[in-house]
Amino acid sequence: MTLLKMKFNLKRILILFISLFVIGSVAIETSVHTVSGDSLHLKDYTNEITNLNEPYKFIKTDYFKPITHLTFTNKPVTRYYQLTLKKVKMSPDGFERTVWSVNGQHPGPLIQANKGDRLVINVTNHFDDPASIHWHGMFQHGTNWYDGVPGQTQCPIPNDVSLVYNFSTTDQHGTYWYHSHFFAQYVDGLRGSLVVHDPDDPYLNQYDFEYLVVLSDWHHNTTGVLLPLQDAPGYSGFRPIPDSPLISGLGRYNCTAAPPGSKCNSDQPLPVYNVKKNKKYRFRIINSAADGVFVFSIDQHKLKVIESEGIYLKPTIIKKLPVAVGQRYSVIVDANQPVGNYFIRGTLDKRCTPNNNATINFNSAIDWDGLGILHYEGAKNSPNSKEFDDDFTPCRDLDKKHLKPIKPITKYDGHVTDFVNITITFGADKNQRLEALINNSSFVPQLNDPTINKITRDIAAKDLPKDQNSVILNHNGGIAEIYVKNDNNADHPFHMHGHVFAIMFVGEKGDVPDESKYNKKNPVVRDTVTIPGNGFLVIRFITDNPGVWAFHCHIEWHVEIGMVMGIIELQDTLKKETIPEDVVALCLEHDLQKRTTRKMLNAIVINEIRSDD
Ligand SMILES: [Cu+2]
Repeated sequence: MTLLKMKFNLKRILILFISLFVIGSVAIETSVHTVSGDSLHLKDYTNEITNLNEPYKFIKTDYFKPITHLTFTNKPVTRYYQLTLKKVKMSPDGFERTVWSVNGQHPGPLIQANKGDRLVINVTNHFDDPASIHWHGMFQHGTNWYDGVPGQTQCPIPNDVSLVYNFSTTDQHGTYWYHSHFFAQYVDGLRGSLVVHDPDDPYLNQYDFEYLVVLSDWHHNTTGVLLPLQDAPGYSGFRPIPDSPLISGLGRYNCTAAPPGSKCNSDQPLPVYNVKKNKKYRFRIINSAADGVFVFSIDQHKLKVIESEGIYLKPTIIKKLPVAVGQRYSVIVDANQPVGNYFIRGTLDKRCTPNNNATINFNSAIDWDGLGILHYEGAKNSPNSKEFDDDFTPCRDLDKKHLKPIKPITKYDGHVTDFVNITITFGADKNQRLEALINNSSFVPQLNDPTINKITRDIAAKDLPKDQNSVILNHNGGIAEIYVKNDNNADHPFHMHGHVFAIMFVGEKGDVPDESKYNKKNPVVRDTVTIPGNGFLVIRFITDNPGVWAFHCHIEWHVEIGMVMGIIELQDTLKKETIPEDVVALCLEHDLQKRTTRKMLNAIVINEIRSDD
C-alpha cells in the first residue's frame, strides 16, 4: 500500500472512529495534562513544540567515539529525531543475517536530551512488520500513550506508517535506552541508547570524556524462527542459547560452526575504545540483551560506580560490574595505568544461563567472553592483560552497598495505601505449550485494543479481561507495595514502566520477607531488579503517574509466554485524558483484532521468509 493511500485510509477510518467513540479536540502535540496535586512536576519544563516545521534529525552514532556533549541551555528545548526502521543485512559477529536496524545501524543511534527537554521522535516503520518503540526508564508523565507498548498503551505501528512520539524528560536524567516492545523484535536489532544530561550532575566535573557501552546477546536465527520453537507443544528446554555476546554491536564467532552456505567471517576486529593517559572516562553501560547477565570489566582498571538507572550513587569502587537485562550503570574509569592495550570484558555469565539437550541452540558455538580493547593513545603492544577475580555474587544484582543513593531517598517510608501480592510460576496450556503465570494467569496482549483505549472509553479497570493481569491502584500520591514470591528456579529481572521503585527486600529461597528487615530509611531505587530463583522481592513506589504501566520480567523469552502485568494507575484521571488521534488511528488501520496472538506470530514468520527471499 502506498503511503498516500495509507494516509487516506487512516483519515476515513478515523472519521468512523470519531462517530463511534466521540474523540476530543484534534491536536498533534500533547498539551500539559492537569492532574490534581503537583505530582507531575511539569513546572519549568517545556511542554510545547516550539517549531512544528523543525526537521527531524536523521543521525547515526559511532559507539566507539566519545559522546559529544549537548550544550546546556538556559531554558529547556525541544529536540527532534528521526528513527527509520528497516531490515538490513549485517554481520555483527561475522555471521551475516537480517537485522531489524534503526537508521541502518545496530545498536540504533543515541538519542540525547538535557534535563527538562522535550523529545519529539518520528518513528518511520519500513520493517514489513508492525513495530513500536518503548523508551525504557522514561516516566512519560502525562503521556502514557507514548510508552510504546502494543496491547497496553498503543496499537503497533503498521508497515510504511510513521508515529511521532512526543514526551518531556521532566526532571529525569541519566542512562536509558529504547527498544521495540512488539513481540521479540528488539532481540532482532531494534534497540538503542538514550541519555538525559543534567547540568546539576554532581559528577559532571569528575570525568573528561563519556562512552556508551550497549551490551547484548546475539542469535543467528531471527526470533521469528526461535519463538515458535519455544512455543512448540511439550517444549522442555530453557531459553534459547545465543550465538555470541556483542559489545556495542560487535562480537566474534567461530565460523567453522556456521551452517554450510552461510556468509561468515571469523576474523572480526575487536571493538576499540580509545583513551588518553591520565584522562577520566565515564562509561554508561546498558544491558539490552534478550536474556542473560553481563559482567563488565576492564583489566587493571577499577570502576567507580556513580549512577544506576538515573539515580546518583555514593561512589564506590568495584572490579567487575554485573548487569542484568534492562539495567544501566555509569562508572568512571581512570586511565592511570601504563600506556598500553587492555581487554574490556563484556562477558555473558554462563552460570546464569540454564541449558539442557532440549534447549534451542543448546550446542551453540558461542564464546561467552565478549572482548573489546581499551586502547591508550600511543600504545603499540597487543593486549595480554589479566582478568580481575570476581568481586560479586554471580547471577545477582550488584550488592546494595554499592547502590546507595547519594542522599537517602526517604519518601517510601510511610503509610502503604495499596498492597499487591504476586506469585510467579511456569505451567502449560491445554496444548502443552509452556506458559509463564503470574497469580496463575498468563498475560496476552490485546494488540488491537490496548488497555489505555479501554480505560478512556470508561471501561473500569476491574472489568478488564483476566489475562491482562491488572493491578489497580487508585490512591493519588499513595505508596504501593508489591510483594513477589518467585515459585520457580529461574532468576527474573523485573522492570516497571512509568516509575522507579524502592527495593525494600530481596530474599533468597527460604528467606521470607519480614517487615522489620525492610530497607525503608535508605533503599536502593531503580527501575529493574533481579528476583532470585525461588526467592522474594518487596518493592514500593509512589502512585502519582496516571497510566497503564507494564511490570514484567525483561527476559524476552519469558515476556513472550506471558510474564507481564499491567499496573492501572489512577484510572479516574487517565480516563479523562485524550489519546492523540494519530495514536488511536493505528488501531483502526491495522485491524489486528481478527487474528489471535499466536496467528499474529505466524504472520510475522511468513513475512520474514518473504523479505529474506
Ligand atoms: Cu523471567
